Amino acid sequence: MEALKEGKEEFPKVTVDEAYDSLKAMNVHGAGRIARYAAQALRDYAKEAKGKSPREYWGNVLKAGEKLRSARPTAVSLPNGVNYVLYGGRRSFESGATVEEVRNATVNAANDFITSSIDAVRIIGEIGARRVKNGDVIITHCNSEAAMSIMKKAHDLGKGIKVYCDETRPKFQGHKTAAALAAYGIDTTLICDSACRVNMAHAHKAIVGCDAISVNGALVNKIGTSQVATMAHEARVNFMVAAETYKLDFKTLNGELVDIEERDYAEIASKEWMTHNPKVKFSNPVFDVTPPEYIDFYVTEKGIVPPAGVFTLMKELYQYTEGAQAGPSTR
Ligand code: RUB
Repeated sequence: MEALKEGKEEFPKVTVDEAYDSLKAMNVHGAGRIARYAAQALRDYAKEAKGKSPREYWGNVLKAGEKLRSARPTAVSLPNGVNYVLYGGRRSFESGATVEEVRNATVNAANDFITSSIDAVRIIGEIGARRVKNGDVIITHCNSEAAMSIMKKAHDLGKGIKVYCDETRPKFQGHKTAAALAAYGIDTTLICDSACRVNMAHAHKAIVGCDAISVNGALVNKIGTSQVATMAHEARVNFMVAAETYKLDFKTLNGELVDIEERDYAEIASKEWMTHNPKVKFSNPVFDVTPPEYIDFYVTEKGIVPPAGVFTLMKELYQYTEGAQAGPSTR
């Protein structure tokens, strides 16, 4: 793992409030990216936060973490990333350290999370690409850097893949994926979501990303993912999920469900259309749940994990200390 070079950041420096607003507005999106963005914002806050005593300083950092954690409800990478940073600081705070020591511990934990997250995406690419065969036609949904890491690596290995990208309404993240893959030199076709089944007929694999993994092996990802999985299942096409282990949702161990984010209806119809059709109701859930039986396997930085192996993986990674959940595990 190459240490994070501060100053060569993925994101511009922002305040905690700005980061919260950006996350809410989806200016930064994708589960891995939002986790790293929040970790960076929390780190930068922790660097400059004031406190006359370690308790006062730590209270301020905790409040900032709480705010960032609440920006989006579904991608568990966000609370897991923030918790990882806070855990680093809290261990130091609870050991009776000075303000400066707590500050350093928090900053180090954030850098550790960010570096490990970037590393995890690369490792997933390497592991996942081994499962891609020469000439595979792949369908993908939304915009996942972990899923793209697999496709890019397969391309690097000269596997001559072709990728069909669902446009992914309502926010059209599929356009971003198609642009990035085509720019990388991959044979890429953009399709509308309703053309997925037609194209599944000549696909060999569906590869998608992940916002959360539940203890029973179910996948939570961008709305429409479960339709892709159903079509893949029907067509006997391999359905692979690229997921860093900080996407494991540990609260599901206690039987809690993953919150599904419902966003502004203006994402699916214009204000004008709504005004002209006052009797129409709207619903805009932006994630859905794919049952484990439609998933062949998860590609994590720890290796390939079938849905039935998720519980064991959670048990292995879970540290029974509140707030220590799910740091990236590339070490
Ligand atoms: C993005 C989305 C992505 C996952 C995984 O949703 O569903 O498939 O977040 O992405 P949104 P990654 O655009 O609402 O954030 O692999 O980059 O973490």
